[in-house]
Amino acid sequence: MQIILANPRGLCAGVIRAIDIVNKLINKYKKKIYIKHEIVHNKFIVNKLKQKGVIFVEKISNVPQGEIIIFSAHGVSKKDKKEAKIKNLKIFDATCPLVLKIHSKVIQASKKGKEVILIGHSGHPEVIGTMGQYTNNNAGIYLIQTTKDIKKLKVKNEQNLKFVTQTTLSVENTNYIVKKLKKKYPEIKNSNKNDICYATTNRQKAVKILSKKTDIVIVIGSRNSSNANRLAEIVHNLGNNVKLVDNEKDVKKSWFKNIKKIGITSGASTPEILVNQVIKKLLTFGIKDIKEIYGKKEEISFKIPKKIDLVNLTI
Ligand code: 0CG
Ligand code: SF4
Repeated sequence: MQIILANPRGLCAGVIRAIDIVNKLINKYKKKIYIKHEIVHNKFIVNKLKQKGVIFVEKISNVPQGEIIIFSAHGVSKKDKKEAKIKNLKIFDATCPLVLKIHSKVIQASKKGKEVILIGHSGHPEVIGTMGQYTNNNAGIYLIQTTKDIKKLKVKNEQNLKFVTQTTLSVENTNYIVKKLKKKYPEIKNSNKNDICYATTNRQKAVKILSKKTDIVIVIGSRNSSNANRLAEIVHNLGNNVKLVDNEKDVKKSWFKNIKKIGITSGASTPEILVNQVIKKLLTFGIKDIKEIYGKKEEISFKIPKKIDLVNLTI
């Protein structure tokens, strides 16, 4: 048996930045820190931060007056920002800059009275945050998840429409939805094809190559991670065996009967230590050979605001 690793895989620039912000604040304030939602969708990271005393909340109302709050990498709605300000919380924003870019597109559209169609998954925090940037009651923002939703969709003015997407969707599926959307609304505008981020795109390309060279693919990532789920979905749709695991404890020897090549990849919120632990376990099954497929080199990194305690919030 041989292990083949996908490349790129694992942590993206937005996740690294978010975790850095949290750790810097823990070291600086040495007091209780609240985070709105899991900072990123990874059990290992969230548990590590819990051990350091971080408290994760789903509602701003659960944060006591005047305490420190960090917004997760997925972003929050204007309503949450406002509530945090009113409560006099000390606010830090770990929203990925690529998500913030989408927020500003929605804010601009809202100001101009343009209707917005958001392609994304209902209930995902990024979708809630992006929808929550739109404040124009005379126009509107609409969430669509599938091409079926396009059929049902009714807008007020077909000539003044814009679409945006969640950052961690399937590239292939989203392009298909966009195609159908443009068919119904030929006037719809967007500066680019979609808003799927570089990390999602690169990991999806890499897992496709990996899947074709292997008999099973292990995707390391948490159940609630959209981008990790998309990687598993791609492998499944290619007709290959796939397992989504949080860590090496989830890996079962019985999966590898008659298997020659095991592929490994990991989501944008999965630290490399978890990949190493899975490899370590696989080695105990008698695997001797490990190789890595080299893919697109990623050189993107996002700076942390220098004055980390001066996050300007425009509401
Ligand atoms: O992939 P999603 O958007 O669910 O988020 P995750 O935290 O897993 O990874 C990137 C970010 C933010
Ligand atoms: Fe940013 Fe993409 Fe990473 Fe999300 S997955 S944090 S959008 S770089």
